Amino acid sequence: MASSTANSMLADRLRASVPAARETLRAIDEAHRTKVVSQVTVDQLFGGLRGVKGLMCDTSAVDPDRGLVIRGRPIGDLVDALPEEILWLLLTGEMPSKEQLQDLQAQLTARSEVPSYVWDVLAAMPKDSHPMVMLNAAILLMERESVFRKRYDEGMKKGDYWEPALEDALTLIARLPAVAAAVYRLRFGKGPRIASDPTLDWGANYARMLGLPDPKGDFTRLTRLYLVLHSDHEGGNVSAFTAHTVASALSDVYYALTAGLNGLAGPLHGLANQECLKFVLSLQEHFKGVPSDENLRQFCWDTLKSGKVIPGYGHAVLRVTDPRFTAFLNFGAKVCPEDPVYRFVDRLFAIVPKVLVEQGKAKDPWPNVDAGSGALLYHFGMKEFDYYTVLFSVSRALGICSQNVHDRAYGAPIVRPKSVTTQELQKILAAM
Ligand code: HAX
Repeated sequence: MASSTANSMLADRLRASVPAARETLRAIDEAHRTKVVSQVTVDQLFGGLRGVKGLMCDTSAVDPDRGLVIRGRPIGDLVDALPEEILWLLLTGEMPSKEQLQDLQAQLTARSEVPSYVWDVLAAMPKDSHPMVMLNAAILLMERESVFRKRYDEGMKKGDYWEPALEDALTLIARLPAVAAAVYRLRFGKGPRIASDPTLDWGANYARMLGLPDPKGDFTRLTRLYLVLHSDHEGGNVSAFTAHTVASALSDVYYALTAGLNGLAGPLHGLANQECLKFVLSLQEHFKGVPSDENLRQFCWDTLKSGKVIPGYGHAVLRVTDPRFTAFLNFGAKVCPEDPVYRFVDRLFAIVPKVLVEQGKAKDPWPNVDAGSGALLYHFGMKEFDYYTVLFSVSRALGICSQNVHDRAYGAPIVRPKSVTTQELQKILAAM
């Protein structure tokens, strides 16, 4: 069993702030119970509830014109932070002090050993399993170690839920890099697992265990950046919302995270990063050289005319270039400006938005986070794009687990919106 959070600085910090946050929510509820925050139009009912404000989430917000803001800090200001610092920020609303960061890192290191049954099951899985299936299977297997479930079965009080939720979150996060790296090495025949190095930070350790050549440390820097940029995207995206819904039934975070990551595995969500790289490589393959801008434009039009989307472009909320895309583009400009795949990404940025605007369908013609990340991973030798969503998952676990701790701390109830039948809807509309 992993070490307890009871004496950790993070738990102390949360113990100090949770009562006041609970009181704020209680007071809002008491004073404004019947006020209307959002309404649902028929268009929204048919359109995936786009824009309906029906969820609480304090870890981060996505502003259509500014992009991701984590606890008040735009993501563009956080690109040099460590993922562990972001975890602290997501949970507490502040960046950790040096001492707090070290304490959190020590907590993660102490919990990082992956049980051997995980390795046994991964090794026994069919060789063509998708890496996301392998990752999720490994996470679900470890559910048997949930402290939340154990304490719940023992009858813990509702007010105490968040502490074992934090315990589970830290254990799960601590183990993810080793599990995810093992999935990579096993699934793609990269040789035996690489042992973790307890002297390294969480992101650097993950980069090391993946085992890609990294003579200048640039891949390690990219891994940390990747883990920071994908860490959270407020509460309404498919993975966060799904995880929140599952956890609202008081399923522990192992169940909730895998549920969310199953959504992340979809091509319109996290799998888009592998689709993006496929798209860029198909360009390279198609033109067998350097195409003109007009050639690229035509290729994009052909893609749209064949009924496909242009991966990496568009967003359900954003209406500007995703600042996370900009961060990746800037990283590429520094470390591999001449890389041919990176060059395609850069050139498409100048072409695709114009094509999408001309087509007039996408509400957001700008690149999202997935448009550029794959090209950088490819540059560093991670050419197995089926794996990219696993990296995304390791990062997004920071946000989903943090949201889970908040949900338990603030007493989030079971999610149960009401559905209507077509007949009921017709009746409602006829009466208007
Ligand atoms: N290429 C072609 N058409 C696009 C498009 C794109 N990149 N983005 C949107 N559209 C189309 C939609 O398919 C939709 O067409 P229909 O009316 O025929 O159904 C229309 O434009 C309106 O869509 P929207 O309201 O602008 O966008 P949605 O909120 O419905 O969808 C998506 C948002 C991200 C799913 C969408 O933009 C898309 O499919 N993009 C490509 C896939 C992608 O990059 N996904 C990753 C998103 C980031 C993420 O979540 N990562 O995890």
